[in-house]
Amino acid sequence: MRRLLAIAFAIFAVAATSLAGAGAASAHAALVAADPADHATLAEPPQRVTATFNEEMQEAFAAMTVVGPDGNLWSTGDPQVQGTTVSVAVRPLGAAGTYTVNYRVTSADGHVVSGAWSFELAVAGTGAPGPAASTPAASDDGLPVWPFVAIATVIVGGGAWWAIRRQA
Ligand SMILES: [Cu+2]
Repeated sequence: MRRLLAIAFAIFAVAATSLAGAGAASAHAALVAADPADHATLAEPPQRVTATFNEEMQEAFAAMTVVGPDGNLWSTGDPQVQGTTVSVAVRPLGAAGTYTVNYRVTSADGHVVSGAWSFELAVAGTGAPGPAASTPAASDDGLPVWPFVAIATVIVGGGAWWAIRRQA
């Protein structure tokens, strides 16, 4: 019985350690710079918007849009990921007002970073908008914990069952 307890405890310790590791790894990438800067007032529209993060981003699954004061999409094409920067091209802008940049990117360690910033266009341009922007999807920040708990439970339970079977 002592040996069974020792085995069960060892398995539990391993599972607990991996859970703690999953928690510690959740320090997410963060936005460190935006171009145009957050709350900047621009007389001339930018041709691109760029976000710089504190770690490398994955080229897959990057999303970045620019939504104008009219609720339409003013970004065009796919976002480009280059190391720590993510950018998207912008159409010639239209109405003066607030343009919001929304981003959702995956860092090299697999965590999703999402957020937004905005800038003001002071002088109206002559550009035409793209389609109406859809409501951004609810952000799920990183991985849920429950699969780790479920896996740990299966490991501990399976280990205990195996240990009991061996004892019998
Ligand atoms: Cu992370």
